Amino acid sequence: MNMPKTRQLRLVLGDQLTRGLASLTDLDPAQDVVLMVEVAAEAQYVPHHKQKIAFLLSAMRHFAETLRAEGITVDYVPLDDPANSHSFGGELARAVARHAPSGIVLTEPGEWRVWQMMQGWAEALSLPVEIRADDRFFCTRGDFATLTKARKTGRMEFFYREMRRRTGILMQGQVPQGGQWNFDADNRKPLPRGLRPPARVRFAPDAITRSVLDLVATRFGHHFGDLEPFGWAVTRDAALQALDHFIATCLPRFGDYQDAMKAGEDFLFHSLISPYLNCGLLTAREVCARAEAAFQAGAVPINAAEGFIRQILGWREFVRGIYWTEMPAYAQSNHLNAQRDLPGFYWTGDTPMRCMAECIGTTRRTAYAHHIQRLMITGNFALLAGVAPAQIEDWYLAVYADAFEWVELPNVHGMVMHADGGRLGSKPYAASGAYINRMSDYCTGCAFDPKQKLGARACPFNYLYWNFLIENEATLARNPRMALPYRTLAKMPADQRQAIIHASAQFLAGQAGWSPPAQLRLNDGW
Ligand code: FAD
Ligand code: DLZ
Ligand code: SF4
Repeated sequence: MNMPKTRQLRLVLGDQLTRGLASLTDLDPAQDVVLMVEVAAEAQYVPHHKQKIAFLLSAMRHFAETLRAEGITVDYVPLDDPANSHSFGGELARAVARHAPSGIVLTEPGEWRVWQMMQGWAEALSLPVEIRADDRFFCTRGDFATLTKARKTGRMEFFYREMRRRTGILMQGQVPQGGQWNFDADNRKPLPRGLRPPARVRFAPDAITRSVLDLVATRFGHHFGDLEPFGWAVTRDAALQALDHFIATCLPRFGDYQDAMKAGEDFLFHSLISPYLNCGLLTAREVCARAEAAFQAGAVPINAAEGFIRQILGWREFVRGIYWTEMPAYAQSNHLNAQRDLPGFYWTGDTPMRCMAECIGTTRRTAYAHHIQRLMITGNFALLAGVAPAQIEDWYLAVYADAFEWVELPNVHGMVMHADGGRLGSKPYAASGAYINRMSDYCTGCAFDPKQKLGARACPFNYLYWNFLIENEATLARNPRMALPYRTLAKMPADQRQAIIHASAQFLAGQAGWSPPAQLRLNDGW
């Protein structure tokens, strides 16, 4: 005789919107209940961009509908439910009281703080809680730990090669397609004049999204960023459309212009799929498979296919592995002892530095900025200015639609701020105005001149760059990859060094309530 099965509660979080999720694959629609909860705690642990909240809540509501259409029972707690306790733990406890399940089945969460919460649930609820590995990644947490023991995760490049071998992606047997592993050197062209990137597919809000937009406007109107126009995909079908459009129209040029920046062009040839990947509407496997198929069909060159796949199979998996092997200590380190406050203009965009104003403006309007804007403009400035890592991390976690700590933290703490002492990258990505001038058109029309090193019109990135090297000489001068700039610094006359220190101190002191004309006068005569 078959024993009657007992009911299980399957909690699905906002970044787990994948039908093939580990905790949904063996679900029994006749017995089990899927629980999804909208809770204010998740919207407020940093002041998330309004579009990010709307995107996730609308995607959650649409996902619940697709499960219901399959005949699955979904217990969905909306944000405006008067009985909502507004925390994961509180809502789980209320749902246990409603459904009296025999156990709870979960997939491991993306963030350490939620993982910590989950550790207490079995005891608090007196129920078995099964937490399954998140197999939507190519490399599970366990796999990465094993690779770390085998010394294959010291640098992204070696980890990436191992992942290429394991998956067979862009491989001919043991040999990489195109004859080399990495076409990074072919990913650095500035955008030529006259080349206009294609318009992107955006999706008009349906009735579900409209009601979420109203809710977000009412509850989180004071958060950072513009709520509308809102054009993100909130269903798997729409996310697949966006992916197909990217592969057909942008991927062929993605490789060439991956590092380019242009004022007024928010998206260039980037995919804009990170929010969909991170919340589960798309999977990393299918995205890489489509990019590889486009290459095999001769529709995209190898530098584009490899450059794109490297970001997902390489960087995305690598940073997640670092996060889970190094947390919680990872977030606490401050290798360069950076202590300054984040300037207020990060939240307002009100600065005469045109590159910063452009990138922050894009971020406000779209909840998006592409990688080089995040790394070499807003990130580079925070590094050079010596902003306290926790402050700049909170900013990045709040302002992007794709921001979840497992991917944000290693990128900001490690790649940008070098606060991890080099676990993620062997040297800081510090750059002066010359780099920004070469890779973008931001400097045209800026109040500052990227060619001037000191004086009223000098680009702040120039003196801040040298000031950064001076401030961190004891820590960075022995790094072989920093040898070249430190040799130049060693030859710098003492009065020039002093002028750089002075200019930087004046500039940074003026940031909280900065008025550009006063600042320009202050710098006169240097
Ligand atoms: P594309 O340029 O089209 O790249 C394709 C995909 O590759 C992305 O969708 C993303 O999934 C992946 N990818 C690319 N670079 C990285 C990377 N460095 N780390 C991990 N995945 C990568 N990405 C996030 O998803 N969430 C974040 O919170 C986040 N914060 C960042 C903060 C800083 C300071 C920096 C420098 C990078 C950050 N990134 C983050 C990585 C990267 O900037 C974004 O993934 C990318 O800009 C998303 O846009 P896209 O989908 O158009 O990417
Ligand atoms: C980011 C976010 C927001 C704004 N709101 C919710 C929510 O109401 N309910 C939910 O399940 N998830 C939300 N999320 C995503 C979670 O923060 C995310 O699932 C955890 O950080 C674990 O990675
Ligand atoms: Fe940015 Fe300096 Fe160029 Fe102005 S001159 S846009 S501050 S790099």
